[in-house]
Amino acid sequence: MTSTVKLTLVEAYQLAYQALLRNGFSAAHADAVAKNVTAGERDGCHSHGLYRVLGCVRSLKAGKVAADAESTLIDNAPAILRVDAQGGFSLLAYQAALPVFIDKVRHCGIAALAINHCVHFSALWADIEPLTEQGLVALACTPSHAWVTPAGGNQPLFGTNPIAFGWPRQGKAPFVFDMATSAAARGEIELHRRANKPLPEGWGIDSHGQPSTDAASVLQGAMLTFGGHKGSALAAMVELIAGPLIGDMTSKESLAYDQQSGSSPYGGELIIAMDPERFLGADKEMHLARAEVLFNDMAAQGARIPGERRFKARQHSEQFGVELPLALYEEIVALS
Ligand code: NDP
Ligand code: PYC
Repeated sequence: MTSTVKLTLVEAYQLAYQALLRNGFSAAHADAVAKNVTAGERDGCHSHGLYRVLGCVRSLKAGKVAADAESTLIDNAPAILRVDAQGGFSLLAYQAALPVFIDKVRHCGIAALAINHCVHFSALWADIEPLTEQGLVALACTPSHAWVTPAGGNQPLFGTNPIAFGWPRQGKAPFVFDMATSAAARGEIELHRRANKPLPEGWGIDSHGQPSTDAASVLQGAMLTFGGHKGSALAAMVELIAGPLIGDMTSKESLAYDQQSGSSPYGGELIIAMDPERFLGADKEMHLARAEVLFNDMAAQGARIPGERRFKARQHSEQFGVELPLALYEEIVALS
């Protein structure tokens, strides 16, 4: 059995914050990253929890992320905003852009935000929730590094390219799904390798193109998309709309830029948000109630509503804290 360490959420935050600060991140970036990874750990998203501190520090030591970047906003069009992260993590750039972005969504009914030149290591649901909290419907996606083979191929080309969607619900946690377009996130495979656990079948192939359940072999070989050609098409869409469309890198370009340093992906993120109020006016409540019927019908069949597991984990962690594998805890402590 893996030895673990129990931490309150405050202790988890402090552990991450100190490691990031001592390694040279500005207080503002260390705070944003520490909050994000603590939220991941809290919500039971271990592949995007405190484990990510290791990658953030590795990216900094490799010179692949700016420690103190200050983002700049570019007001492109009535419904299009860009924020240039200037080589820093996406998180602070997003925070800086959010108020202007929300104003644009309310004004136009729909608007898009491009985060450019950002280093991206984080789970997308964290970018969706500030929008659903404002009563907005939202969609986000980002390419990553070329790790995933297109359906029918056998060489890495696409990123793990997550797509997240959020729908606000009155008096309830929002409906949020957030999924890699690969069979699993890369971080999940890395955690299997750290824990010496075999992968489920269908996650990847080795460097000879053979199906493999060995995490190290798949990390050397290629990951597979979820749902065969359907996941592959969605992964290609993410490459396009969060790559060339917003003037930023594809996953292949990001991996080339990485120069085998093992840093987090560098490129862009696209976020689109819609205001139900502007679509529906006085009929909004009636139509949002119809959405509730849909959710109730799903639950009535015993289907799990995406996001539910995460919000339950959140409640549990807020009360009881989180448990970290001892080896990971010690690695993060050693960074401080
Ligand atoms: P999962 O496959 O674990 O989950 C994907 C989604 O499906 C979640 O919304 C989850 O809800 C939901 N879900 C899972 N099981 C069920 C079920 N049985 N019934 C209904 N819904 C279900 O996640 P992934 O491995 O695909 O991705 C993990 C994270 O990795 C994401 O947060 C993603 O943003 C992040 N990521 C980030 C990248 C980046 O470049 N920044 C790249 C790739 C991934 P719930 O959360 O409630 O379990
Ligand atoms: O887990 O695939 C992943 C990932 C890539 C970038 C951040 N997370």
